[in-house]
Amino acid sequence: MIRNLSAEEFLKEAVPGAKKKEDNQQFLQAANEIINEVRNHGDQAVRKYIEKFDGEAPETFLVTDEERKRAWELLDKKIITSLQKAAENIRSFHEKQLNNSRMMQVEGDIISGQLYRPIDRAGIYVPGGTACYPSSVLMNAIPAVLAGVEEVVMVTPVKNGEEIAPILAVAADIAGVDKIYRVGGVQAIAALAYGTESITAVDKIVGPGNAYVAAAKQLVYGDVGIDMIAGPSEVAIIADNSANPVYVAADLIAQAEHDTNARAFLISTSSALIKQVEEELVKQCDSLPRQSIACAALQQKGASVLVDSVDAAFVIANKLAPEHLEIQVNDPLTYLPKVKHAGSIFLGHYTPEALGDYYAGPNHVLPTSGTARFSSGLSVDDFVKKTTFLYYSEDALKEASEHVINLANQEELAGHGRAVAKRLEGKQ
Ligand code: HSO
Ligand code: ZN
Repeated sequence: MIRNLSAEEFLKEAVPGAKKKEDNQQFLQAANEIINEVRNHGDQAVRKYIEKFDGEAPETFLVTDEERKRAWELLDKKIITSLQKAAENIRSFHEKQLNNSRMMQVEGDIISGQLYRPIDRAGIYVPGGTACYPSSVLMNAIPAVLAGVEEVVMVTPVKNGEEIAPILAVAADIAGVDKIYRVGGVQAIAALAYGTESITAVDKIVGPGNAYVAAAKQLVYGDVGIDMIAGPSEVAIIADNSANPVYVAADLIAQAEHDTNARAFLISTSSALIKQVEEELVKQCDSLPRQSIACAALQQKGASVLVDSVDAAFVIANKLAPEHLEIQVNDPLTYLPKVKHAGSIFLGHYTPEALGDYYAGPNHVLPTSGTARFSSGLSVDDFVKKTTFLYYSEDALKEASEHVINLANQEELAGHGRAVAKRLEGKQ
């Protein structure tokens, strides 16, 4: 079901840079037009595009308190408990990411330091349709709330002006989302970036979306912040002969069922394991509700690679810089130092990625397509800015003056030198 590739073949196909970036001109062009319309005509344009893409537009975009309350009554109590438990874990993990403002250097009468300040307003995009994930509401909103963002708003599309899915409303409540708007697509990104009569602009937009939403985020970046442009989800599993083929196959399938472009890779020291996993994939796919998606992904994008040592497996994994890296070997913690680049790591035989996708605490919004080489998963840092500060006394400035003036002169910026010299004129 998955192809067995040599290390060279695998790296050529799967590693970033080996392939050309997907051409998204068509999406950028379409998104640009909608963004301009929303900038110029506000709510009226938002309404127009909702009617074009999602049927009837809702009377008001804002989800009322009554609708949010009703969602709690409509949702199964067991699901509410699961959401609450997951939220607790996510909250307690992300709480530990918080940093304090600090004095970094206090030397005589020189003080420097760094302030941590949250952004004022964050917007979370939540897709509709089959990729509507309440878990993503928790993963995006909880770090924002913890960071101290004043207002967290969420946008999500609905069909024909209907109410939003109760599970999304409840997840939003649990996570601490202040406002929910029933708007999706490019028009929602434009409204969040530039504001309309009924939607106040935000400072940063996070959350996944389709190719049009991704293009829109790319276009508004600079006017507002964005989290990342996410590619298809991916997992690489490093497994030795201690791994259980049933578990390995189950995790590859969990990845593959996301979408037909999802990438599921097995890097193993054991040819017997690769063979058993292959058999398991066929068996387990058989009863999978999203069989056709998973099969397509496994066949087209999936791959296994046989390596002659666990060290060699890590060399490949580091070149891949996968969104998720599973290490299904005995004593997995001892291998942690070998990981250079990965979005999130799942250690041992009993830590499936699914545990992290929903529940355990670390964020599931992670860098894809090799971008873990230079970026990180979503965290409270995404909602915080660092502002440095500095204090010098007159004496301290006197001490530094010669060097500042020397450097200013070298750059032929005499005004800079004078800004120092003027303060010291006539002083010993
Ligand atoms: N694996 C996805 C997250 C997710 N899985 C949401 C299930 N629901 C990207 O990390
Ligand atoms: Zn997942």
